[in-house]
Amino acid sequence: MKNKLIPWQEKPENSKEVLWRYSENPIIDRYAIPTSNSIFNSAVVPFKDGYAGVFRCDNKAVQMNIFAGFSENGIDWDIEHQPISFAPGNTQMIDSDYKYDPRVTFIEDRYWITWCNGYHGPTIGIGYTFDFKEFYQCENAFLPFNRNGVLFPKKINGKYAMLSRPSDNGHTPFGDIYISYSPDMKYWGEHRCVMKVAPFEKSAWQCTKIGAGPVPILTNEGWLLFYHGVIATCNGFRYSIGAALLDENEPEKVKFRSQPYLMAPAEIYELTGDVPNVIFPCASLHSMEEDKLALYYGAADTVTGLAFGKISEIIAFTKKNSF
Ligand code: BMA
Repeated sequence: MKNKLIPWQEKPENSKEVLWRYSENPIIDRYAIPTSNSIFNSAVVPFKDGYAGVFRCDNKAVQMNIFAGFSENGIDWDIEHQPISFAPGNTQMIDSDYKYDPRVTFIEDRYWITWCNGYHGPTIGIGYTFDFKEFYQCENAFLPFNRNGVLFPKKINGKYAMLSRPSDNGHTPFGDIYISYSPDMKYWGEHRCVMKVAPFEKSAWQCTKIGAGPVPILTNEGWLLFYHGVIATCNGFRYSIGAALLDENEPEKVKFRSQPYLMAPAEIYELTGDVPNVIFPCASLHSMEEDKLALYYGAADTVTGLAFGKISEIIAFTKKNSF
């Protein structure tokens, strides 16, 4: 990103965390648009002089859909009141029973959006836009069931690359991260396993399922990937945030992976809500020159929060605490 100030707040003096929360969290209230029951697990990107985003707004019938939004500072958001309407992109088949958990990234000439698309159960939907006004939907990437489809922000060895997490049609009690490649954003193959859940006795917060979070960031230590890790407790799933470093040219190779989490549900808006004990990152903004990162995450499947970190500290933490 060039010459644009990303949202930022210095680390509190008494904090030893590598990721610290914005003091004014949550930044997006559950009722921020007239129809919404909850606004969370959403994605933002730099756009023109400010930022644009694709937001998961579940309505009061608890139907899941995605909405465009705009912001000057990345913190205060105007979210449209109508969901995104897609025209046919590389196919006429744009069926969609629901849309949720979007990610957005700019590749070459356009903004690509991936989301969890309802097509006989969840799978990975793909779309694109040039201007966040007109949107085009492409073929689903995979067969159902799949979730957490996350594109890399550039081609790798001449192909588009996407992380995903094959799943079931319910609240999947398993889940590992895979990578797939495509020459054209339509046909996906060369599926490889990237990362599996951790053994319970080694790192229990990520022992039930894991899934890619925001679009990976290219650093001088490889791709920095934030991911969510889940433990099944006696009261249900608990979602925390970890980090991994993947090889730049062969991202199926994991170089480092954090044994402790970087952030876990702890604040009241993360511990209570429609689904307690969930923090779920879907986007980040960063400035390499300033060594700053702003991480956007859904809190308790209800509201949207923001956390900050220094990229160098996150990398050092991940390398030092790898397993
Ligand atoms: C997953 C998805 C996410 C959600 C999480 C916790 O299966 O539905 O959108 O945040 O469960 O409920």
